[in-house]
Amino acid sequence: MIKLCHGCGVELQSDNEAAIGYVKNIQQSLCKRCFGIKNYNEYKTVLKNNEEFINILKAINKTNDLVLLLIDIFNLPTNLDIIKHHLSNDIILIVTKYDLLKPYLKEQKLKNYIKNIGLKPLSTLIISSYKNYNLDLLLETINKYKKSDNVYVVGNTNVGKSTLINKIIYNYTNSKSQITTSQLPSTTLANIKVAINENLTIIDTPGLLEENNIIDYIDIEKISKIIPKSVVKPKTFQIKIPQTIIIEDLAKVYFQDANDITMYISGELDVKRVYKKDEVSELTKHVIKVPAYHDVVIKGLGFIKIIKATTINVYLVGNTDVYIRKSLI
Ligand SMILES: Nc1nc2c(ncn2[C@@H]2O[C@H](COP(=O)(O)OP(=O)(O)OP(=O)(O)O)[C@@H](O)[C@H]2O)c(=O)[nH]1
Ligand SMILES: [Mg+2]
Repeated sequence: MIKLCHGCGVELQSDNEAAIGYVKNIQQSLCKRCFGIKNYNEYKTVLKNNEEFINILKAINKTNDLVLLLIDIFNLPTNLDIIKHHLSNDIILIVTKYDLLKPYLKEQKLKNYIKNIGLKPLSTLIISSYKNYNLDLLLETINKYKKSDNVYVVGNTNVGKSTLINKIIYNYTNSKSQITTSQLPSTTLANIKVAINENLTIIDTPGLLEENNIIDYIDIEKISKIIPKSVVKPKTFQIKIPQTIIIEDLAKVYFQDANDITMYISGELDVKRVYKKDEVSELTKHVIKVPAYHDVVIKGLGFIKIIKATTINVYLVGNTDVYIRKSLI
């Protein structure tokens, strides 16, 4: 009989220690990789490709099951083209990790902000799994709209799908079982079915990999530092003369004229400013034209709200993406 890892969903095997799903003893329920992540914070990268993700979407699309589509508050607006293309199921849209920006951003404002995302969800919810925020409402909403016993949880890697399901298991069942979660991409490797009650089975899925996220270009210790764990305190700067803002060895932003800016990045990162133009060869230069009241988003790192229209030079590690959007806050 095939046994699946309770942590990441892959088939367990005891033949090849270097391959995924390895267990010494086939009676164990957690593979070696999940055991390492859970007990020692040891993460082993597994290369995934998005074809697998698309095949999972196609399989979900053949059912009439409800889908919870999760997007990360720190990564708005998320590109949902692949999901929109392959999925026609009923959707509840869920913005995760609200705890990070809750003091500065009203729920209704956030809902309005994501209205034009190009989906017609049955309902939109803003949640925090860490703070148990709106999880009762989520369960009510699932029960209201589900057409069958199965409900899928879908979204990009790292949006917090498994963390949410763990909270649902903890809050609404007697089970002690927990899915493996981590700060790194591709933690969940295959679908994981979790029975919540007789009429509800929630199915976790592996996340869609995102390209050009800053975490692709930095080491594990740095990743731990850049991922905010609690509310992100804004850092405001008045720029009076040409200045460069430096975020460790990850990013530099050069302003050539006066402006007011507010940065929303992890509080564990050192930020300093220097009163000169700082040309850097090892980082990649981007020249960004910013309209008034827009955010400059550095994918995976955070965002900078800029008040006055300007053109800035942004220098970033690797091929990290940078883009502008209307101010979120
Ligand atoms: N601040 C905050 N962080 C969260 C929350 N939920 C999840 N996270 C963090 O987000 C990261 C990713 O969480 P996972 O649950 O593993 O994400 P996932 O969507 O299952 O990722 P994959 O399995 O790789 O697709 C972890 O570092 C979590 O601790 C939340 O409510 N608030
Ligand atoms: Mg997961």
